[in-house]
Amino acid sequence: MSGRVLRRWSGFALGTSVAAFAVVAIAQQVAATGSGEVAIDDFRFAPADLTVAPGTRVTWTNRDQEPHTVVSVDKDVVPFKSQALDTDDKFAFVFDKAGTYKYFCSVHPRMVGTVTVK
Ligand SMILES: [Cu+2]
Repeated sequence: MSGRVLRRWSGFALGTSVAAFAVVAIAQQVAATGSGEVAIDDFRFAPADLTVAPGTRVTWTNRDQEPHTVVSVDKDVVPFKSQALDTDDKFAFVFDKAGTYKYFCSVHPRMVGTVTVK
């Protein structure tokens, strides 16, 4: 009896997270007109300053053995915040509007980077 209820709940939770992921993936495919790559390596974002065209999807990949995050400094302008990225984990964000967007790693706040969209 209780096992049946538990199974139903875990099925619901799994279905919800899969659906949420699908919506994000579709939104990024529609919006992105190009791609940019930033590696996280040796406690640095590389390149630390990336310039892309509007509509570009920027993907960060953690090449370190340490967990890192990618968090926007000015959350009122463009809010983005990754989860803790383990080795080889990726985080992507589509930059739609021109501007200069600073970000940092919330685990190691001295790690900073900028995406310039123009
Ligand atoms: Cu970090």
